[in-house]
Amino acid sequence: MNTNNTGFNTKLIHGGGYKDKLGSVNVPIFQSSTFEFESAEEGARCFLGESGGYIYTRLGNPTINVLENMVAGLEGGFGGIGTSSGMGAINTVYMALLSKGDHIISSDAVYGPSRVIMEEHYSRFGVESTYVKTAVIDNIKNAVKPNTKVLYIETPANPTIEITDLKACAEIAKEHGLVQVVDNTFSSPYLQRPLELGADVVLHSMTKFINGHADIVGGMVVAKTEGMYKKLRSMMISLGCNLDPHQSYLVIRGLKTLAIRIERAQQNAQKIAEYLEKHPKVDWVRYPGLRSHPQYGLAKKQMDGPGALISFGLKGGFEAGKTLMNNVKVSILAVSLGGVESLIEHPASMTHSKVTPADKQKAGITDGLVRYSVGIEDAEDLIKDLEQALEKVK
Ligand code: LCS
Repeated sequence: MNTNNTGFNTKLIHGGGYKDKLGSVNVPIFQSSTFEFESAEEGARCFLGESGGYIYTRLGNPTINVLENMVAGLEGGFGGIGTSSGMGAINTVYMALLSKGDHIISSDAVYGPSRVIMEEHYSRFGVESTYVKTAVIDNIKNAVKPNTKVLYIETPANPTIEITDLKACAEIAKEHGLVQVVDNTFSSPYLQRPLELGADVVLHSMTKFINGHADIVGGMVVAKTEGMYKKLRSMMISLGCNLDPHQSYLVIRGLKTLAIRIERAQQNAQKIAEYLEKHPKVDWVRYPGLRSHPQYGLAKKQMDGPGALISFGLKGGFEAGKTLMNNVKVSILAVSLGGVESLIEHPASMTHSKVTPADKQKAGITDGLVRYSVGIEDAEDLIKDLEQALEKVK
């Protein structure tokens, strides 16, 4: 069915626009690397872009396309480009939008490798980058240079849960002719739709909430306009970082329950954040659903819910955090996030370990910060689990 004018939940179930000729209710896995042409003439037409026919899976595949259409529909963009991972999505965007001599401004708290690859590798090709606390809008204004081309925002940021005002960013991007890119991994389109707030490109690590079951690695880029979509798709094809059909099938299956998974996970997260905030051994808690979050008001305005990620620090610092992580039994000590299971990790030594100590300090990724991705278990069990682990903390 056409879901252009339906609500979000109907889009989750019926988006994608695929109608199976044999009546299969689920999208089949078109596990084929290549597609037969009806004639030499038809093959030539396919390559000229005059026929919608499939050619080769790196260029496009029916199962992958359904997922691309689903996510693009949810984000409100022209089209989606599936990638092999979130980093595949990020590199597709960086490579397509930045050339030698160009400059990118980015949030200083971003997923570690998003920054490290820019500073270690894109710099080798003459791309300049500046990392600032984008939660303070003037920092972005002050960082704009004549060669700035891209404004890259992660909000809420990994792992500080800092929130950046996307509408304000869009105004700066418009004024200076920048492409505004938003990593929407932490919210998913269920809670935040950056394209509606003025961004040009949205990307995801689908490994997280979009899929939600910790069983695939994948990414997605969504472009607002046809021109941007074509530019980004062409780069993904050249880089060869495409999704695969089987992975896409699993993500389509996971995506259908995005709304109910997030609703439940964020109900749990709210209870846990409130519990942690009152605990005598906890120094601070950062969660957009708490009034103590510095951008509580902005979160309420910009997002449709506070999400399922909590950062917190214990009064006993890193040693205390280690004891906590080593003693949880229901939550799992593992990186990644956004799945049905609760995961706990230590960004400074794990996901953000390659960011220099000075940059980590500046970005607020302190040694004592513990990141907790809340799943859909019973909140009471998660709290009891934290309680018994916190009892062991000195
Ligand atoms: N963007 C964000 C916000 C992320 O959190 C991650 C991965 C990526 C992009 C990259 O996606 P991937 O290539 O892994 O699909 N974040 C991770 C994390 O916090 N723990 O493990 C991976």
